[in-house]
Amino acid sequence: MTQPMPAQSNIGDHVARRADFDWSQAREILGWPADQHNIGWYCTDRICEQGLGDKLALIWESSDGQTVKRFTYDELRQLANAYAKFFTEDLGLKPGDVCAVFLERIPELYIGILGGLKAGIVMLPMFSAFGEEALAARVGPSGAKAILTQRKLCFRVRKIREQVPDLQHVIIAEPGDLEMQDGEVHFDLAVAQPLGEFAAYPVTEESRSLLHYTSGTTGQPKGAQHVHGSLPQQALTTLWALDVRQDDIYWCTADPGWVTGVSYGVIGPWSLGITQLVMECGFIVDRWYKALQEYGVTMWYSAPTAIRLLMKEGVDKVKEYDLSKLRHLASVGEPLNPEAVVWSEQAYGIPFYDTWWQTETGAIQICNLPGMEIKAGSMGLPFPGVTATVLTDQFEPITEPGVSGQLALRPPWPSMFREYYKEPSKYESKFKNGWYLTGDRAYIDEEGYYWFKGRDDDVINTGGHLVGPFEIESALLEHEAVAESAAVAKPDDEMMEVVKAFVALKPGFEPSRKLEMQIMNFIRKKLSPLAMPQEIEFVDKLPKTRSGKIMRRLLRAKEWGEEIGDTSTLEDD
Ligand code: 6R9
Repeated sequence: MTQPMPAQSNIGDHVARRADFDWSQAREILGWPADQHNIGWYCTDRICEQGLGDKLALIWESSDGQTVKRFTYDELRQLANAYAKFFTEDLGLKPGDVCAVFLERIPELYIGILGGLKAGIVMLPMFSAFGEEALAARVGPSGAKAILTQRKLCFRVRKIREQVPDLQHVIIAEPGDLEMQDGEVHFDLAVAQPLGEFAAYPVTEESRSLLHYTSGTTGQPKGAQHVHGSLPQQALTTLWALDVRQDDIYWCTADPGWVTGVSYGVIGPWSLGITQLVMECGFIVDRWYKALQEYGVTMWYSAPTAIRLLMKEGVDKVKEYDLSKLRHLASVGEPLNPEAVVWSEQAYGIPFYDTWWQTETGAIQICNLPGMEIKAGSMGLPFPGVTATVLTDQFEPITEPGVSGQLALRPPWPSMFREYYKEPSKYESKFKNGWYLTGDRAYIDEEGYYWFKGRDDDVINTGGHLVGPFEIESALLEHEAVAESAAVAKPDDEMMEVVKAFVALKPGFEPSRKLEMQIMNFIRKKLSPLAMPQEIEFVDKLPKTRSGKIMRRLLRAKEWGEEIGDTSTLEDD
């Protein structure tokens, strides 16, 4: 399928760009000062200094659809200043301190993050769906001194207070008549006094900015530490891959609890002075189409799970709305099925452009750029300045086209994570022979296009969200009936994968549908709805290696109808 070159894509001739671009040119291309690195400053003050203070930065629609709030860049700037002052002067937070963010998609979430960044505070965004255990597993190790939350969610924070002794301040938005406890304080946009000036903290490129927890196969989630120097890559990928224009209405559907919702739902668009839409509600087909129509969305960045749900509603549904303003569509988070690309051309007249990246990479690495020939089902080509390859099991680059290996990137790049917070050996294990190992498997075709094959580890990708089996298994073990368990991915039409748990019960407990439901709910509350197993299979015992490790691979292969492969290390083969 060949895409005609759009009249004026930002990147222009992507082949020429790729040939002569390296990251040292990024700041100059963006027209940025050499001595200012603060992300919060770029997203507010700089835009206002360019005379765009009156331009809309944010259009926000409440979950019930009844309230729409609009913020100009100058309002964004002054409210972010108010947050920055509150964090530093009122609470005494210092640059480098960590502030967790546990909010639904309300304006305080976005403005609070900017305010924190301006003050040099490290922001740790989390999903509002997290239960106590998921919360404690991130807030605790991060050493967060403060947490931004809201009335609805603060009860979960109260439950973990004793487990997280570093946490001194619980900042509650919209507390209403809530009786405040020790260490709790009210701050939200209703009490924030817009503040004309707040001198952005003079961070360096290596100053810590955001901490995003992400799941691996073993252990609790790891904190991927990002720095302010990530910004040029986030901005340039927004400009060239997402192809944003000054008059765009941009909508990134991701929640900032996920790296996409920060890199491309806060930093990318606002550092370029773009107007963006935030919908507090999650996926509701009519609300989404209505939003696209009413706000005149022109650039839409979403995810395959949502696209599959839209496909299910059919082209007729699309015809009920005027979506003629849409100019460019992009997707991230999971493999974008070729059918979804073809369908989107039929439904919206333009294809979704796939982009590939990770929490650790901080920004887009491999993608389909405007003007490129799109091969439906391929992730595209490395972004200019990115060197990628696929590696053999001995970590040597594979030169033959079509042969799968582990997808790897050549470090460094600006938006690369700098550590797994306080876990240096885990960080080191991600690099071999001068390559960063992504944990994904892929192959490269004759024309250099990358094709995703699957994960190289046991991490479960459910609707674009990564869930670590270890976190689920640990939580399962806390249930009184569970002796041992294994969590694996099971195929699913909509979510691509869902969690399935194999559970061996303690003596005295009998498998039943009631117990299955009870355990599912237990996990939903402790971790989140996404981590909740959609199915529990009760087994007498789990397959293990001779060294006692549970063979998730075997259980997973069964679910996917795959060859089981080498079982020579199995305990009782
Ligand atoms: C941004 C983000 C990263 C993992 C990644 C891969 C999967 C992301 C993809 C994709 C196929 C794509 N993934 N984009 N798989 N095609 N276009 O998703 O970060 O939550 O860390 O997930 O998601 O497995 O390694 P993160």
